[in-house]
Amino acid sequence: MKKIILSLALPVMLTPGVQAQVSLVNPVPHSVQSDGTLVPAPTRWRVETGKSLPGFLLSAIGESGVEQTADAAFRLRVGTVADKAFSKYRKLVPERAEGYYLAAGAGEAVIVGRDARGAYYGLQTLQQMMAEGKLQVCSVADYPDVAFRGSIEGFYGRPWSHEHRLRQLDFYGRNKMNVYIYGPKDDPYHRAHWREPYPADEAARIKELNERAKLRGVHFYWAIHPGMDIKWNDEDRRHLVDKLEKMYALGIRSFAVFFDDIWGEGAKGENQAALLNYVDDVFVKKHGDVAPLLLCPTEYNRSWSSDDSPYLKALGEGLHEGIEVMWTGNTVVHNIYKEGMEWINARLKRKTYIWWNYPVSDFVRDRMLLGPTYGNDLDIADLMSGFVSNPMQYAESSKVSLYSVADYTWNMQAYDWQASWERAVKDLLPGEAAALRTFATYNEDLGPNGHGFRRDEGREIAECCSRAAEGDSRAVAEMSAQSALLAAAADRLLRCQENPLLIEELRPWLVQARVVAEYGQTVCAMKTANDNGWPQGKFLDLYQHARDLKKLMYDNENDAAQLHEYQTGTKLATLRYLPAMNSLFALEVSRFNGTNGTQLEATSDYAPYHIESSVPQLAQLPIVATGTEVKVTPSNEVVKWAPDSYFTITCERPTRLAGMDFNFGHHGSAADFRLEIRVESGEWVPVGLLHYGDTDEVVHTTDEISGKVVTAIRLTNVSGRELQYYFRAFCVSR
Ligand code: 14T
Repeated sequence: MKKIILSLALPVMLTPGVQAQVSLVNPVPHSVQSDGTLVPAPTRWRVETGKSLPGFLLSAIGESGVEQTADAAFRLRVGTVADKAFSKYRKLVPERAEGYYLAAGAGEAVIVGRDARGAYYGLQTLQQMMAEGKLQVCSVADYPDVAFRGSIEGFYGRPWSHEHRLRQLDFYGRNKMNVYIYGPKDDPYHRAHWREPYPADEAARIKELNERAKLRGVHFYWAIHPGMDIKWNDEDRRHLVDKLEKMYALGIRSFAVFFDDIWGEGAKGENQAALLNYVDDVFVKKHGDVAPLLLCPTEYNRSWSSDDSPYLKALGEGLHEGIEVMWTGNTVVHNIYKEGMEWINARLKRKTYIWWNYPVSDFVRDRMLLGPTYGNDLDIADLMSGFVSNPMQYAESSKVSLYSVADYTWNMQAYDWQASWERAVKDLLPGEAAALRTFATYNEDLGPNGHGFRRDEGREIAECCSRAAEGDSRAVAEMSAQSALLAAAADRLLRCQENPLLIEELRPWLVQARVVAEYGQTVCAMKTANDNGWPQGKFLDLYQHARDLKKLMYDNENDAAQLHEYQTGTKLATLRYLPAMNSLFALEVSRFNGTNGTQLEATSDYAPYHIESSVPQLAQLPIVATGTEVKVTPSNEVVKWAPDSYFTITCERPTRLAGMDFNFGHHGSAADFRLEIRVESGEWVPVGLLHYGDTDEVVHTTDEISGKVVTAIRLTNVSGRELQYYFRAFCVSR
């Protein structure tokens, strides 16, 4: 039999029509040898295991879905290099932690791990290859490029549910990710009330998560975030260790301490390093079975640091060897580049542990991020100690990216983001993969945002969009068909039963997709009406319908009430599709106006409020108008107001005010600002500001605002100094 060595950067060559079973495997293995022969996958097997195998591996074999019987014709052997019975395979097993060798063929498969997790991963590969009832005769030698791979539940917003977390851990095991860091910003026992122990029921759930993680070969890290109010004294050191001890008692053996998004006392590098070293001494080393500590620093990205940052120096020089430090790259939300890795590693004097802020969407809450996972350098595996992704508050939907994060971190050089994404979509929803794929191509970009992180949404229809925008007939016909496909995909997904948790997350965007698609189809029909000289009334019907759909779209984009908690609305298709359809709308309306002497408004947009600000962090914040309120989406971070900086909301149409208030998280902030309203004459009129009572953080206006008709509202920092305040709420009622 001729053997083909399949270097995995190359396409797998097989007879056309034959399903390549190894191509089902995620992450892409490092080395596969096969001639492509397929044999039926066993439905029963007799299992022989080495003596070294821990319980989680035995139970994984038990749960594989293949019946174990002593008389089965197929023999499965699983062991590690530590087992004598497997010693003849030792040379074939990569000399890398978590590596494995797998040979499979008619009648037999053997899996030998460098360690237990390696053997577990060999089993995952075998199971994935058997997923379609066939097994490819092959041998695989495989290992991870990055030692720690997985996710950090580290977003602001509604934490994942217990059920979602359990499903995530199963998913990580299948995709060979070995880390889950528990650090949801809005779990009070993680951050706001870090000193307090979990109530019994919540503690029990965390314990169960840790148990499940162990079954899936996942290191469950529990993170604590004490920096908002920590005092650098013995009492708080004790509080911290006491809390960690409580978590230890639940079975947790991996811990992280986070100091992100804080300022003031908590942000001192020397103190943080001293605290971590203390915990290392009195807790980690004392127990002896606890993983090295993981720290998320306050300067966690390059844009918040400097070449000679004393803070990073304090950590680099002060932290015990072995303590890991997290890093988000050149900015908070950024792809990871080699030069940046070298920069930070030199300062921290260790290989940095990457916290990648994608697909997290807590700063663009109206977005669902389902696009391909791309942009990180492919030659940096050796420069990092770990790589975890901060996902969306939508756990199932985040699996599109997490699948590819698993792929990227396992075998970086071979990583093909497009191919990985195609497999991810199929893996998530096999029965409706085509519909999910179509829908996902409209849910990729983040839109304008304070972090400037964008995705190339709609690349497959890019050319068609630009031609359609100029009225090209063929392109418009194609856009009409694409719109119909988007509507069809949304409808299929809305009635899909395959993964109800996923569809529940996607539902608001699916509903919006139907409106978007119908708008596109209607605009394309306006061209048909003009081209064919249809009666005026028919064009006018389409015109009005397009405008009505825009209004509906606007309501979906902005009506938080009908959506999930913590969510401001739903946007999609904004990078290419909608701009193209909007231009086509304008074009066809002008054409119609030209031939009919009408004066129809050529813009279909409906966005009556806008922000203008000299504070970069505020300039990009989404603004949401619902029935009687206009709200600015809160910012999670501390906003820096330079002296004299301003924040203005302009109103496209004069708006009658009922009142307004805002909350910058600080009693006394009223005195630092001047509020003005612009009345219809164009004159700016000052409005008084005050707090109610001695502790009130909310800033209220004195009553002269109610009933005033305004075209803009402006807030200016008149304190004469830089202000650092939260931006918790900003609400205008009308
Ligand atoms: F610790 C970090 F590495 C980190 O990224 N912290 C937060 C994280 O919890 C959040 O999910 C992420 C994306 O919003 O960004 C960090 O928090 C920020 C940082 C900002 F600059 C939130 C808003 C910001 F404007």
